[in-house]
Amino acid sequence: MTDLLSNDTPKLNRRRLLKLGITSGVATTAYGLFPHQASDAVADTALVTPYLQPFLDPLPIPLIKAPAILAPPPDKFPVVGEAGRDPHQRFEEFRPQVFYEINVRAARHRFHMQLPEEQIWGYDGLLPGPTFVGRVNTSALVRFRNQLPLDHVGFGSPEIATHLHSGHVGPASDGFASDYFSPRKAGPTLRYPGAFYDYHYPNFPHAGDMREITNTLWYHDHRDEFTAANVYKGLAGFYLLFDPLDTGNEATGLRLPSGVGRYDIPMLLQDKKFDAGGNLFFDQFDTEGFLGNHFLINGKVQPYFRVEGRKYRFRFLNGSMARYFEMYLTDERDLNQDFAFIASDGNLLGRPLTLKKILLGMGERADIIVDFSRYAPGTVLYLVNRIAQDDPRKPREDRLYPGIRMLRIEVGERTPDNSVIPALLRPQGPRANLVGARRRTWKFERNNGQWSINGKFFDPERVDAAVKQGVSEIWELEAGGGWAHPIHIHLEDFWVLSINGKPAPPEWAGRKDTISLLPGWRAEVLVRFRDFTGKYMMHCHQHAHEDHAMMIRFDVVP
Ligand SMILES: [Cu+2]
Repeated sequence: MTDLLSNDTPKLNRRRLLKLGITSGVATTAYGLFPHQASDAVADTALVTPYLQPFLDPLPIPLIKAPAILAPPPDKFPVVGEAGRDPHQRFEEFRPQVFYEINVRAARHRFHMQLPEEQIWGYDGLLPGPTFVGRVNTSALVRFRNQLPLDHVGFGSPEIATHLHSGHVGPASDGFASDYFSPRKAGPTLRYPGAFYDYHYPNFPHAGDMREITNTLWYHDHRDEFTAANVYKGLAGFYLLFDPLDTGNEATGLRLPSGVGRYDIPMLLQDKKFDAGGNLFFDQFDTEGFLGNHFLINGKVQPYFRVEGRKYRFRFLNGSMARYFEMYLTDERDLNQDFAFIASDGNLLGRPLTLKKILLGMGERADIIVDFSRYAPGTVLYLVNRIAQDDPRKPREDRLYPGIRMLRIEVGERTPDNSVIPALLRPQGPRANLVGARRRTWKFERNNGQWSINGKFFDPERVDAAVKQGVSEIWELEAGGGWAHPIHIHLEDFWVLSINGKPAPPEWAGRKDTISLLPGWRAEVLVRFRDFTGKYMMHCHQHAHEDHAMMIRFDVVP
């Protein structure tokens, strides 16, 4: 693991480059051309990577979701027209104060100006979906109205379940994989007929402790067996929370760079595969997952972004199916620049770390602050992915040079800046008492071409662990076989106690909700589920693994 987190030296030599076919003229100018594709091209001309000129499109900034008045008004129990669901837990206590309605629908989208328009599925028809901006201790309710085409052609399922990743919510609002609902009222064969489903997001800190707040969350589809397809098709967006420290205002609290979409920029990092005709490719029958041949931020291949000469907060989210990212900030000579790392999986650390790179497995987030006032106006910088990966199995240990320039940043004139990079961020809550904690072991393995946990495949009706509410447990997570598995635990964040018997690296010292295990790794994490009871999931966040069927159900019991 130390290799993966500390290797700072690009090692890709010329022989390797030749072997991968990326020394050709086209390839060296097309950072989007990933080595994997060059060899694919020989085998399958239908999958030749289309050349796309980088940095033509501006970085898309997701819209901010506006509140709405809902009719009929939502309730603890399903209302008229709503899909069947369990009642919302603690609804009276956390009565919703703000309401939203999202239309989940098909739409046209262009991934790059040289690509044809494509049909996507998006929250409000957008990719990424609109950004929710909420406040801690202000309870929200989101009505997801399913307007997807029932008789669609191509990949994906129009039956959806929405998961708020890192959400601290009751089981009826967690997007449990089999609690999906169809686009419109249909026959009795559909398990949850109905046109919409109300999700209750109380937005309170874990156990009411203001040290246990998550600020960068995301929402995405979690439909049993179709999560990979539906997220790939566009169903993902950001959900941000502010609080008395991370206030969203540069004049108050920690004074972090603020203004969502202005100086506080969510960045959905993904790869996608396009065929020679520039059409989006997806293989519904691929249980291993696959890598894309182009790299996108917020739904555009290699965009550019003009910044002012001041501080910005970037919120990275790895929303890919199988692609790891290790993000660097570089200048035009490919020299790595410093940035401040402030939050892991949306949780502010005790104090910022100065880093030159940050590793992100699927589902993981990293919030960083970059001070562009350090650069002369006119300077060009890049966000670069340097991790080498040519197989959905796992990233390689070497690094690409110069790597994949995913975003070109053009630094403008200096502008007033009230924000700071504070010396201290959020006081860290006490870890649970380890003495007497119950241990469970979870082994993630390949099994007959599918994916299992402790030798079993996901069954929504089978309870794999009954966890007592409020009691600490140590979960040992083990990645067997030759595959990497980023493991995500729902409902509450965890502390990483150890990786392969050693302490967690400083980047992982705070609370997390996803941990990226490389082949053979064993991690111990401390979990405790305090605020709700009922059914939740733990799973691999490699979506193809999760769909086939590397997922467990755990029930929190009183
Ligand atoms: Cu996996």
